Amino acid sequence: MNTKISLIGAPTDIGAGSRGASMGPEALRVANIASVLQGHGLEVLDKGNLSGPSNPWLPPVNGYRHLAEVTAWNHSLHDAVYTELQGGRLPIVLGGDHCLGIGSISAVARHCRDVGKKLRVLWLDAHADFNTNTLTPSGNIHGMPVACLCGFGPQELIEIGGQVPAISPKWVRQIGIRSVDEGEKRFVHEQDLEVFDMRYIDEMGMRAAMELALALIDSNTHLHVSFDVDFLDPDIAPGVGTTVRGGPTYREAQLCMEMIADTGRMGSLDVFELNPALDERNRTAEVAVDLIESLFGKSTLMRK
Ligand code: NNH
Ligand code: MN
Ligand code: MN
Ligand code: MN
Repeated sequence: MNTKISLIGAPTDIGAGSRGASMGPEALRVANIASVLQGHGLEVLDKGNLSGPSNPWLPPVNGYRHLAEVTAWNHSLHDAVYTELQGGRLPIVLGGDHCLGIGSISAVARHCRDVGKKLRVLWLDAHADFNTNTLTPSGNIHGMPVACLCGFGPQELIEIGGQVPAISPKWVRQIGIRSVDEGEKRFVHEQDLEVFDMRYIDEMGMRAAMELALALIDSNTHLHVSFDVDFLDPDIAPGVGTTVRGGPTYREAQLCMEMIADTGRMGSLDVFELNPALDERNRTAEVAVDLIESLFGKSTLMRK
């Protein structure tokens, strides 16, 4: 795995339904993300925070809230992530809400085209984030990034990485899903997204889910992990805007991260939707950092 890490803060809640994810980057720094990773022998460069438009908190227009502002933030994130990948580094995006997955993953997809790598996207989330402006119940663009990346969305968001669509639904594996809107559900089936929902994890276990989600990854695969903190059960992660009960426990989440680490193929990571305004003494940020540590091989020693 690449040991040169770049932290990129994207302090905005522009695509979310509640305010506060804009404070996520600082909460992750306060939870010592940099020194924890340095403790594993990784070189960590904190690139600081991006800047962008403030949140005007307006109602949706044509089914989108804050489309212009979401576009500006995603352009700036795309450029930052792409620069780090070109420099041979592993970007960790500190969000920010999940609308930023558009900029981050479109940059990763572009990089994969440059270097001729296959891309696999692991989407760890309670939600499928596969809404469009006609399907969305809220207009919040953090419910739309997977659809936008697959080419279903407004021109300005689907073309950020240069090529439309940025990715194919075939490259995506979703884990932990337990809240999908009615129309969104139909669209997920129509596009044949591979979803390991909580029912699957209940019946088959996290190990079986992850074995399938990580199947066929080889030395020429770039693995991108998009970690929406609401993936986790609210008992261990209350600090998110949209809690959904019945998520992975601490141990299930650890196993998920450990199995990703074992592939040695993770080339980029997003940490989105952490909302310190809804947290309790930063404990959700601490759990997130703990799990990120496992993504970088926290428990590897014990298995050698
Ligand atoms: N599906 C809902 C919507 O589109 C909620 C999305 N919220 C998320 N997604 N946190 O991960 O409005
Ligand atoms: Mn641009
Ligand atoms: Mn999400
Ligand atoms: Mn979510």
